[in-house]
Amino acid sequence: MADDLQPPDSKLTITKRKWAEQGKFLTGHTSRSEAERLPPGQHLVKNWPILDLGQQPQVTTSQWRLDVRGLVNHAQTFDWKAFQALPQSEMRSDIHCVTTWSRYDNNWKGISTHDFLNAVDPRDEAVAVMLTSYDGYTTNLLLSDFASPDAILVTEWEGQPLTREHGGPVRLVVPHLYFWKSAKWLHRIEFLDRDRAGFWESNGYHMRGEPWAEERYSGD
Ligand SMILES: Nc1nc2c(c(=O)[nH]1)N[C@H]1C(S)=C(S)[C@@H](COP(=O)(O)O)O[C@H]1N2
Ligand SMILES: [Mo]
Repeated sequence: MADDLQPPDSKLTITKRKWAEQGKFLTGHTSRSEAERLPPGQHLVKNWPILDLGQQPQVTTSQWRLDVRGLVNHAQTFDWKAFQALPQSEMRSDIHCVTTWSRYDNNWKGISTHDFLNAVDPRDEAVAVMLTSYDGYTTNLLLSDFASPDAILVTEWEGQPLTREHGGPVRLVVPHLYFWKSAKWLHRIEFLDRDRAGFWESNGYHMRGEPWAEERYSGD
C-alpha cells in the first residue's frame, strides 16, 4: 500500500539532505583549486606515517564490534558480518595531520558515514558524536562533519584490508578535518546533544580541527 511507503520528504530525509549539503560546502575538496589543495603550514609526504598513543590493539574481524549508542533510533552493536552487509563505497581523499604532514590520493573502501547514518537513524536532537577506540582513544565531531559526503568508515586501503598499525579492522576517515579526528580501531560511536571534548580536544587541540582555517590548537 502506498500509505506504508516512507514519504520522500520526511523530516529525516530533509535533515540528511541538509547534512549532505553542509558537508559538501565545508569539504570543498573538488571545488578547491590545486593551489589551495595543500592547507597552510603543511608539507607533502609520500610514505604514510604511523601516529597513535603507542598502543596498537590487535582486534580480529571476528572479535571486532561497533557499539552504536546515544541519540539514535536504531542503537545496536554491529559485528563484522552485519557491518559488511551495509552498502560498500570507494573514495579517494587526502590526509592532513596536525603535525604538518599531508598525503594525497589515498584510495579507501568501506561504509560511507552517509550509509551508516541511514542505518542507525540519528534523532533530531543529535548534534555531535563521540568516537571511542579499542586503545581507549576518544575524539569528537559535529554530526554535520561526521556526515560529510567524503567521510568513510574504512576497511580497506589501496585494495588491501586496513593494517593493524593504521587502525584495522575499521577506522574513520574524515578528510576535511585534521587526521586526529579519524579514529583508528573504532569500537563505539555515541550520538550526543552537545559537542564534548575527546582526548586531544581536552589536551590543547581544537574542537573542530579544520586544516584550511589552521584550527590546530584550542586558542586558534
Ligand atoms: N584509536 C586511535 N586513533 C587515532 C589516534 C590514536 O592514538 N588512537 N591518533 C590520531 C592521530 S593524532 C593521527 S595523526 C592519525 C594517524 O593515523 P595513521 O597512523 O594511520 O597515520 O590517527 C588518529 N587516530
Ligand atoms: Mo596527529
